[in-house]
Amino acid sequence: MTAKIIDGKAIAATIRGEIKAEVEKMQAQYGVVPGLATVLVGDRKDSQTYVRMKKKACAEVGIQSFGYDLPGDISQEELQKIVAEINARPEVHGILVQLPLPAHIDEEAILSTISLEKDVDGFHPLNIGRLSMKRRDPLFVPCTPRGCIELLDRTGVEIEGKRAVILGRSNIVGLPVSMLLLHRNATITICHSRTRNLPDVVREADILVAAVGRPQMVRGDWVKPGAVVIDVGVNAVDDPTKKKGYRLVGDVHFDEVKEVASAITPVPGGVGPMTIAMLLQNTLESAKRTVGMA
Ligand code: NAP
Ligand code: L37
Repeated sequence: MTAKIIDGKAIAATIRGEIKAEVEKMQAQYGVVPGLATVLVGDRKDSQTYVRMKKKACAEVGIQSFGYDLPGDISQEELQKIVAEINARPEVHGILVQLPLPAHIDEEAILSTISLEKDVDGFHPLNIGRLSMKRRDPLFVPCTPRGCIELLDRTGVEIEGKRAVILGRSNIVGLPVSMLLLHRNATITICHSRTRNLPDVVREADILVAAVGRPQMVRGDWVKPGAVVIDVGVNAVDDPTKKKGYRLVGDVHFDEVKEVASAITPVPGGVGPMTIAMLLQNTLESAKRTVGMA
């Protein structure tokens, strides 16, 4: 069997189209356009790329973006002060602090400073807490996890009652995506670096979400025939045949696993574009709440 390729790039483009129409409606009815502030600290190349892509996507759908590019040696106090200033700007409906922050910064303190109503990344400790509890709706769901669920929904994959195995337990992907799958009534198993017999555990999955940051770790014989595979990993591996000298691969060995799975996301072109589409969606929803359109 050769798997259906879940085209995240195309699905994300459809979602951006839906968002653009909503933004135009808001502007016509309320004279307001959604605004997103992006906070980038330091000069990590990957973060710079992602923030640039996020700003470009904002422009495409008519969301205003406000870029804050800050030096890597900024102090905790200064960064907190800037976030507080952004909180107070009425034209900003969402604040994205691109992670990871430099090691000397207390990440939780920064994320806690973001106003709950503007926490479009969903990383405020209170939003994470609500996400983890039954029937306590968070104001925002983190973008990458929400993108994974959206891909499953828009592909017509049933979640309820399925065995979902999540590889990774990070705050930004593994843990929140596990909570979302649990709320959708999957039976979940969360794996990490101390999990024993990993291939055997992975083989139980009807739905596999891989978010470990290990290039092509999941092999074809780890996957149950017919499973649905969502590959969150974005890893650069050396490739002298490419102009840039590298190429991007997922945490899943795509060529092997596509012969076993029933559906699989590619890297690039899978979860990545959805992460950005969900950020736009969260920003739109925040602006809708502000004007009373939600
Ligand atoms: P992370 O914070 O480094 O977490 C990795 C997780 O994987 C940890 O829970 C770790 O276990 C586990 N792990 C690492 N090696 C393992 C192994 N050999 N066996 C089993 N588990 C292992 O990474 P992250 O931020 O979640 O990101 C994961 C991947 O997703 C990266 O490739 C990243 O670039 C990508 N990503 C993509 C998007 C997107 O939009 N597509 C967004 C965010 C991240 P321990 O907890 O035991 O250490
Ligand atoms: N919301 N996302 C949010 N907040 C953060 O703090 N770190 C972080 C975060 N992560 C993030 O933005 N990741 C991410 C990863 C991949 C893409 C976008 C965002 C993406 O679009 N990837 C493309 C390939 C991009 C490239 O060519 O470099 C893809 O198709 O996978």
